[in-house]
Amino acid sequence: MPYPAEFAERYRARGYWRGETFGAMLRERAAAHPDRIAVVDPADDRRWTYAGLDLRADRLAAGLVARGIGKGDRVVVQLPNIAEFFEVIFALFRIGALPVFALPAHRETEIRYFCEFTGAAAYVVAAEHGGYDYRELAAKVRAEVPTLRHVFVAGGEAGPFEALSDVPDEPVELTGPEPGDLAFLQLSGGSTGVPKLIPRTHDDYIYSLWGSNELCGVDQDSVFLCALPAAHNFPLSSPGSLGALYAGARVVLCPQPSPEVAFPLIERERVTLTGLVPPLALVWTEAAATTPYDLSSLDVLLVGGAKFSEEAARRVRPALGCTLQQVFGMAEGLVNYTRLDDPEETIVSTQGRPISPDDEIRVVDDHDEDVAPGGTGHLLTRGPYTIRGYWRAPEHNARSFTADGFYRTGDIVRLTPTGHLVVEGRAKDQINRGGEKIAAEEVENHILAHPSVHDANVVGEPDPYLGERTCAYVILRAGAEPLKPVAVKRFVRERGLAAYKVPDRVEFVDAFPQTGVGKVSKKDLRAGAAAPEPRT
Ligand code: OOB
Repeated sequence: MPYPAEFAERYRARGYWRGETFGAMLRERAAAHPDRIAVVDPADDRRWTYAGLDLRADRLAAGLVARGIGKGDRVVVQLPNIAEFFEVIFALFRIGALPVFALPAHRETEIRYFCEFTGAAAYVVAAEHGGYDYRELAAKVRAEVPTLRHVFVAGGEAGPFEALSDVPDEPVELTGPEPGDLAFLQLSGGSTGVPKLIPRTHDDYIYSLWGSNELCGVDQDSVFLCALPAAHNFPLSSPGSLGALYAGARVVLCPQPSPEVAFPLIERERVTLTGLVPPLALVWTEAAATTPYDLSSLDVLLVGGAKFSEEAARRVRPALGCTLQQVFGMAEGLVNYTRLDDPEETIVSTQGRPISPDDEIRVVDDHDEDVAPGGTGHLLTRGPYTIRGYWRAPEHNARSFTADGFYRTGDIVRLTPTGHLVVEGRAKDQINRGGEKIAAEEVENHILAHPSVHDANVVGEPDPYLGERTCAYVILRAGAEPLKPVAVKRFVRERGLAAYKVPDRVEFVDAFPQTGVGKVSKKDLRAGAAAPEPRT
């Protein structure tokens, strides 16, 4: 679903789309300041300069091309926060092959789907991470997906696959992609049975980077700590690692986001900004009170991915001595930020306003009619870095986009007189578990595959730390062996699903509350109206 020509023209004419590609961007930065540090990987104290990263990307691209990876090919990339992540994605950008950004938490079900649906030619994993062996996962997926010709393993023994470190070769001439071409496929949080893939172009994504940099004060002296999983849209682009690289700044990879790991890195690397989901922001503000580490270099803490409560937001500046910047974004495009010079009241009580003057925002009722100014309704958006459709999903697109190209975000918002958005709720059938998105239908389908289960509904319920956690309400088949909640959780996990999707709580009920027309009322389920008495 390309941008209609008249919009593309406008976005170019107004200077949002600069006609750059990621490959060329890195080349320019490397020429401008070859010896500046681009990426720091504390695991083995690797420090790659811009020239170093540029050369690595060229060499890896050459090796990948020699192995038959070409323009437009899809490559599923599932890497933790290690330096190779950037080597791989910039090599793919140079070729014009499309990274498909999987998360380290994904397991067989998700990865198989990404590989199958995209017809991926290759899959890149780390040997091991967080006690999990990705080579075993790769072996299963490779056996099931015929298009998958290569698995490349970063760090550690490659086992039956090829080590990523064996791939690089003498750089070759590449024609590479055009600025308007797709750069990668990002994952949607989703509200349907399987995740949707989000096609982003070089032009549109690069605009979101420099637009973010301007609003977050990122320049070449900034040091960005990548604490969340590097491939997620928030730490990647808001302003994220790619924003930092665009600015010629430094990215410090944080292997995991706990204060024990992150705080020493902030002190040592003089980190100036980072992004966190609300539960982590809570942990950090508490830990900061007693930490022996010097966090004074930190200027900006971005918090987003899920609603940050006003009460928690108020604690950030006193605890961490930095400016809070709320971010309300989505991998589909639109990103809102509170401005660094907004009044404190605005910073703590809103989720910001759009990056671009050409981000079009509509707040509508259930019939797509605009609500009165200041009223609460569904957020629709269209703009210079918001997609016009998911990748290869025409039926879904007809529902998720209006006829004139607005994306239906599924978020319920209200606009303040200053144009700031306040997120009031969600209309999509999704649970936001501390920033990790779970499509209820996807988990329901897995529970329904259990032979003893007659019906299942998954909803979010309030959690003081995560904001929301998942509860699965399950009706057993008549005469079925009674099940324990833990058996349902294990069943879901063993179907090869990311751990964050396993229901936090399972409750057995005899019936679901219904709406007037006899549909299951998730609203009532959420309100705890799962009637009648649970079975023992
Ligand atoms: C970010 O991206 P996704 O694609 O994982 O999730 C998008 C959804 C939004 O539609 C909204 O439902 C929720 O996550 N969300 C927030 C929020 N930020 C995201 N809900 C309330 N308050 C917020 N501040 O989550 C994402 C992408 C780029 C930057 C930041 C977050």
